[in-house]
Amino acid sequence: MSTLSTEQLLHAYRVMRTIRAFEERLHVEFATGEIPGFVHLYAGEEASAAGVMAHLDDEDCIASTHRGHGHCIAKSVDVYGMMAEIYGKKTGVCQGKGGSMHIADLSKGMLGANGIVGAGAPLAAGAALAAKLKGNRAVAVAFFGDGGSNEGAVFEAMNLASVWNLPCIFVAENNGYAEATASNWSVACDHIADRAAGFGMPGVTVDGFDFFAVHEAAGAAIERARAGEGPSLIEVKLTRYYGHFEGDAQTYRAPDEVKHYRETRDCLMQFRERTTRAGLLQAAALDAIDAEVEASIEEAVARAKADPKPSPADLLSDVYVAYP
Ligand SMILES: Cc1ncc(C[n+]2csc(CCOP(=O)(O)OP(=O)(O)O)c2C)c(N)n1
Ligand SMILES: [Mg+2]
Repeated sequence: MSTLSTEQLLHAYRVMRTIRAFEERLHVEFATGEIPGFVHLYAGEEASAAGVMAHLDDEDCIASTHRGHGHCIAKSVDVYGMMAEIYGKKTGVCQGKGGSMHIADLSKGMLGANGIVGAGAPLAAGAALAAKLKGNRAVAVAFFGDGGSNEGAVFEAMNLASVWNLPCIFVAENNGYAEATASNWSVACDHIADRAAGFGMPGVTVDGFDFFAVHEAAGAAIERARAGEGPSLIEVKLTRYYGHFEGDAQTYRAPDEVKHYRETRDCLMQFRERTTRAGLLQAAALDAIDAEVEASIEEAVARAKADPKPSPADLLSDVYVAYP
C-alpha cells in the first residue's frame, strides 16, 4: 500500500469509482429499453481491472471479455465514447457499430471486448508475440472468467505463451458463475491458478475485493514478463453485483448473497477505509472524486442519448482495416 504515491492511489480510486458509477447508471438506463443489445455489468469486480491496469500503459495490450466495460475504463478508453458506443451512436468509440460487447480502442492498447468466451486469450498471446519480436518491453494481458478458463482456446494460448516464453499475463476473473453455472461445479480443480503448473508457468490466487492484493500480484507477473521471464496466471476471486446480463432474474443465487459481499467486502469500501485509516488519503479528496465522477457519467449519458445514430451508408465503412 505504502509503495504507491498519493497520485497513484487517487488514480486507482478514480478508476474503480468510474467503473462503479458507469455500471450502476447503465443498470438504470438499460431498464428503460433505450440501449440496444446485451449488457453484462462489471460492478463488484473493479479492483481486478484497476489493480492490473495500474501497471500498464498504451503500449501494453489487453484482451477483454463480454463483461468488458471495467477493463476499458481502467485502460483509459474514453468514458463518453464508451457510453455512446453502448447506446449505438455514431460518436461511440467504434462509431456505434460494436456496442457493449465489441468496444475496442487500439490507440489505448484495448484489443476489444469479446462475445466469444475465451477468445481473448489467443489475441493477447499474439500481441505478446508481437511485443517480444519488437523487443519493446510491452506486455499483453488476457482477461477471462471462470467459465472462460475451461475453454480450449485459453489452454492453447497458455501453452503457446509458455512454449514461446511470451510476455503474456493470463487473468482469470473467478466470480463464481458462468451464466447460471457455479464454478465449484464446472471447474474441475479447486483453484484455477493451479492450472498454471500444467503449462509450466507460475500461478497465484488473489482476493479480488482487495485492490492492493491484485496490484501486488499483477505487478510481480508483469515485471516478470517485462524481464523476459515469460507468462503467468493470476486467478482473481471476486463477485459480480448484478446478473449475468441485464435482465437476468438470478434465481440461482441466494437472496442475500450480493448484499453480504456489498456490505462486508466491497472493493471501494475497503480501499477507502484502508487508505484513510493509514493517513494516506483524505476522505474529502475521495468525496471530491465521487462527485466529479458522477458529473462525468451524467454528462456522458446526456450526450450519448442526444447523439445521432450511424446512417445506413456507415454500414459500408470500417469493414476492412486500412493499413497506412
Ligand atoms: C465460446 C462460447 N461459449 C458459450 C458462450 C455463451 N456464454 C456467454 S457468457 C458465458 C459465461 C461466461 O462465464 P465466465 O467466463 O465465468 O464469465 P462471467 O460472465 O462470469 O464474467 C457463456 C457460456 C459464448 N458466448 N461463447
Ligand atoms: Mg464467471
